[in-house]
Amino acid sequence: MTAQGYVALTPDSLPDRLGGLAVLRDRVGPPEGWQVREVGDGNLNLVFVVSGDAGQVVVKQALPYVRLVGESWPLPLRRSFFEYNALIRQQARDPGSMPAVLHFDESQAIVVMEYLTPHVILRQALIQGRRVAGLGERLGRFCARTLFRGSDLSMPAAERKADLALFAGNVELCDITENLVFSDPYFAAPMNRHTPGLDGIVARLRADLSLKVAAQHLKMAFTSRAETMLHGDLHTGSIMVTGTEARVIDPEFATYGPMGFDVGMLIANFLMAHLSQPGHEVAPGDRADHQDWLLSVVETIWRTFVAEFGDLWRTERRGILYQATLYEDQGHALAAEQALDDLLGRIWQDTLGFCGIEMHRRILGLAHNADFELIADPARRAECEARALAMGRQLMLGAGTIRGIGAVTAMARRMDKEDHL
Ligand code: SR1
Ligand code: MG
Repeated sequence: MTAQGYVALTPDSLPDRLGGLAVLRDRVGPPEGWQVREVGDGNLNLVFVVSGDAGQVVVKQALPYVRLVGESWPLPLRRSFFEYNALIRQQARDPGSMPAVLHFDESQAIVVMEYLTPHVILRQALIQGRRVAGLGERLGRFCARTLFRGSDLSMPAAERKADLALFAGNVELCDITENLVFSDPYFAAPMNRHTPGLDGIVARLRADLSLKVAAQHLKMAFTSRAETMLHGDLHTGSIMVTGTEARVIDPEFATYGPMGFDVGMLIANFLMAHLSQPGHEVAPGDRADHQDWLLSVVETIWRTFVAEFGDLWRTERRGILYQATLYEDQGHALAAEQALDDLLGRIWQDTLGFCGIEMHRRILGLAHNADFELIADPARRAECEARALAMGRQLMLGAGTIRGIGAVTAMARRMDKEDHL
């Protein structure tokens, strides 16, 4: 128990502790009949599925430490407060794109949510070679709506400043990102690990001074450019899917940051899914169609993001930035379009940089991706990971010269055929 009276739930204690909540009794049925399974497979939290006569819910509870590492790495419970606050804002900004929030208990760091079924984690589906109809459109819209509507392009200034202050309190989770994403991959940090066959390319990357500079420019953008409320950890493990639907989960890393961060991290995870596919082949080339589909999703995410962001720009630009009073109201609608193009160009460059750095940290740092980790043969895994490392470098260093999402998917196709070991 902590000073505040927090106690971690267990499957046995959960019915007694939460059985009095009307929202759970209504959704699940009388607690005497509840069955509880702990299903958390993420890096940080407890996740329970509670089933009863009337239905099911998910109970997510923060642990006072990093689950992946153990009690030696304490982590404040208040990340649950930031997750809850991010979820309710995302729900308002892109309704239906996340599980419905049913209850929040701040002192116990518990969020009770809709149980998504028959959804599975997107990353697992992609590893198995499964497709999701409309995925790129759904995710591109989610990014555009949440990023636009959480910014000074849309929000009343006082509300946005209050949110900026609120999410600035998510210090410890930002600290994880600041170290694990932006710094640790570029030196032999204590918690790093990588596939042994990568030693050569890892040494070359860590000796690449331009890359180190690029990484710190990106870190500075993350820490100082508070453009919008980010999801903060938008990878394929933070998305649940069926064959036709996708929902975004787990925004506990939410903070104000640059718009390209979420989009870049998301695209990186699809590119890693693509580059890891040869490691999941049963027969040579049997993942080729799936690889094509993954790259089509990458293109659709970006194109939908641009289209939706543009629509919002033209119809909902009611914040303090680029006001219509300066443009459309003066008969200068064309200048507003030019400003939109310029802004999207800046977001594009940021996206490429963040995309590249996410590809590095998932192979060189502490938190790896199952896409590569499940490739049993280390030599095969190293070949795939080396391509991702090389591509990450090209994205980070070439962000200013890469024109269009087609150039990124063409690069991924090329990399997939090359040997970077
Ligand atoms: C110690 S936490 C490691 C990673 O898990 C989370 O999902 C974030 O991606 C974080 O960087
Ligand atoms: Mg998570």
